[in-house]
Amino acid sequence: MDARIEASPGVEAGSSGAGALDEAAGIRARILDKLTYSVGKDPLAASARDWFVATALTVRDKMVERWIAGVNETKRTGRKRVYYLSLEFLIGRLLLDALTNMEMVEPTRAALAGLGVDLEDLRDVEPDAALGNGGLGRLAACFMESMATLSIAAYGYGIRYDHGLFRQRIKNGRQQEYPEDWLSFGNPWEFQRPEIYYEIGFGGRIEAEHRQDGTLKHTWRPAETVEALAYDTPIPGWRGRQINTLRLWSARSPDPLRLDKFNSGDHFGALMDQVRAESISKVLYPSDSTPAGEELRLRQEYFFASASLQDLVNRHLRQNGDLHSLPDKVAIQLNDTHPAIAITELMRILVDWRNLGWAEAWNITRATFSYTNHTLLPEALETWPVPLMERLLPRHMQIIYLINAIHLDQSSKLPGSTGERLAAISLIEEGHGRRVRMGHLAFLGSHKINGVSKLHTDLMKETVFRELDLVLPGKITNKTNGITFRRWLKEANPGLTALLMEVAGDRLLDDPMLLEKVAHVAGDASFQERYAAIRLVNKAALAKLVRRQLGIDIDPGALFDVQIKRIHEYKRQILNLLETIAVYDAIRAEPMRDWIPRVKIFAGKAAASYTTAKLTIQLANDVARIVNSDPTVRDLLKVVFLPNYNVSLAEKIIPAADLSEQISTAGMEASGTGNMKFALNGALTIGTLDGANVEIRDRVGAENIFIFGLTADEVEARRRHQGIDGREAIARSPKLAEVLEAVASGVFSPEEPDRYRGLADALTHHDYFMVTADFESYFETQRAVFRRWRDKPAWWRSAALNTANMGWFSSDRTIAEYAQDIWNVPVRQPGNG
Ligand code: 26V
Repeated sequence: MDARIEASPGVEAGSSGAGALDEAAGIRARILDKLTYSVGKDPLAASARDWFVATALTVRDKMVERWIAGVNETKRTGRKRVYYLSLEFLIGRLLLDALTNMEMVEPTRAALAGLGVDLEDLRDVEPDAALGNGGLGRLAACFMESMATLSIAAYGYGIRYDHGLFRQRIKNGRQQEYPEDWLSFGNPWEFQRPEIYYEIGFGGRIEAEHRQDGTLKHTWRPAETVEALAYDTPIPGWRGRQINTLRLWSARSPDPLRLDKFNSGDHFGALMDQVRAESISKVLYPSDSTPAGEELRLRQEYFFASASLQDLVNRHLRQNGDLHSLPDKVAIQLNDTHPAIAITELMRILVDWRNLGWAEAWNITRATFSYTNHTLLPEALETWPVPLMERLLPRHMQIIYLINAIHLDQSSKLPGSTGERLAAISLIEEGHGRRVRMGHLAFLGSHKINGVSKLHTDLMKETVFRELDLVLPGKITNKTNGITFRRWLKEANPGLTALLMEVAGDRLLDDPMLLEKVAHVAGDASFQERYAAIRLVNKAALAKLVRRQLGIDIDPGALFDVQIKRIHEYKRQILNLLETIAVYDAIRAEPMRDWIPRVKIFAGKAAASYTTAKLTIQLANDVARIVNSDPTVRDLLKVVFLPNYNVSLAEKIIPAADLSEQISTAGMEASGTGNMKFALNGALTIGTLDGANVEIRDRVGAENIFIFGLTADEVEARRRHQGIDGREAIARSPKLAEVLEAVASGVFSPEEPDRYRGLADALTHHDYFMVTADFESYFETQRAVFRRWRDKPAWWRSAALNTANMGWFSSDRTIAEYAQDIWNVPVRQPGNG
């Protein structure tokens, strides 16, 4: 790589010349200090993990001063704070992230090299903080980084799960789940705050007494109390000017040991309370498709919402004395409905604790909260059985009833009000048992509700929130998702970043719209050559990983066609597999045609209880086994399923991808963010007009993306008029018929021929996700991809134009929009003063 870029002071302050040597020497001394006095190890005896901890503590020290200064500054100026409430933060590793944003990568690399340690080895020993399922949790992590980058005084609130998302292993082609244990060697990034804890109540009864003014004062007497204990992790923004706090709550029992029981010989009974309390923060719920509907999940939601609200209300009261000014000083963003119970918790605090009148309290609440919706899938929308709510959170249930009564009363007076409409907008869903609609509660309790892509927001207005939008118009707004370029460009793909900076300048990560300059050189042969060379290096690295993990050889010269994401029917990994099989059949039929060597790469986890998703994983592995061992195929087609997909694996796969699969049934993927990561790194997208794919097409140009299939409107119309039977589509496609027959008859599962018969039957008769309807279009579009691949200048021009036009998808842009339109807080761009 170009030395001029590496040494450029704008990229990394002080990384050139004598200053850099001094800096490296200083860091080296501090790392040795940490290794000796904090880790307690001798350099000769130190493992990679020991060096990692020593290095992490060194960069953490660097952050602490500015962190504290920032907190004090916020206090002093009294500026508005943003609280991002999320049950998930899918952070991944932090070492390179912290070093990058503190502009310490190169001096630290040099310092470690002087100690005989390779920074790259240290990166790999850090466990992923996998406190999230997928897109929603990763978005929260990108947002935390961008909020710090834009100098917003933001706090993330969540749960410090002992165990994050399960570890996936593939055994005989099938997924097996194992507990994940990210804390087993300690966590050098966090600070426990023993003095910061709150009591969280559950169950019990309500006492009501008359106040002097005649109103009723309610006091909740919980039957059970759990403590929420704070752990803080510093989150540095780009260039480290602002460092924010991610505060995660851990559950514990107020009295860990019942000594009376212990002394009477009941040694296990003595620990019961502790086990029950601690179970709340024991493990992340591993489903992102169907709400578990279990008591433990509701306990998690309330536990974290209550702790966070108590904490932020305390902070506000310390500084401002009363809660009337809350909306001027505080914005609370609800990441999906998971924390929506916080709305009733704030009402309880205002009305029951602080004695505010109902109407006043409600105005404060609505002005403070806003809510982001991340899915329209009916099965993923949270509702809670009324009896469960009544038992676990009796006072909150009362508050919900009162909010609902007032809301229905006001709505019934509007013109056009019907019983049907009132039923649709009620907080209580009647039918199979009465349930509380958390999406509706979040809608009512917020001043703004946002979707995460333009299409998704439009659909919100047409479907789930149609009637509420009629009754309370103007609340719904769009905030198209984004990704942080520090992690997904600079850290994941340093080679490409250096090349792009040559063209767009050193301030690229301060102002991602500078990427547009790359468009001017997209057609240059010399630029394309370097762009392609960087990709090839990334692909060779991935090939090495595949070889190591799976023992499969893949050719870095082949087209890497990648689908990595949670396994879901609506994401249609099956469609991808059917096309893979169709090409496999075609290669065997005409082995001597000029096929394009291609590697199909899959990765992703299935919820443990999601049978069809797990069967999809098994099919991918079965197809891989058959295809990879078929001698007629030679190296023309390879299929790999990489186990245990997580953030760190994504960072390795995405920079090596040529083709990005974003093939959900139109109307079902709220946004997608993987689609943005791939396009930024120059993979071309094959995708439907779904989620943010639509906006990616608008920006990169229709010639530089491969769009296929039914649109959201067409899917809807087809389901309504033709139904979901796949037979007609299958009859019109002999290829598809042949592929389905092969799957159904056990070509890929000879040891159990009927393994996939049910799957093939379901596609034939109940194809809700339109796999059969979209197959031909998808297959033909894949051939268009092949044609572009043959025309290398055209391919690399498209790739470069993808990168060039992705600046808008920076999460800095997304967060600036939230700040302006929803939170009403100013932002400061990182490059400016
Ligand atoms: C739902 C549930 C249900 C209860 C059990 C645990 C659990 C965990 C997560 C979810 C949320 C599913 C919604 C979700 O992840 N949506 C994704 O959000 C991304 C960020 O906005 C977006 O890019 C994806 O398109 C969308 O599927």
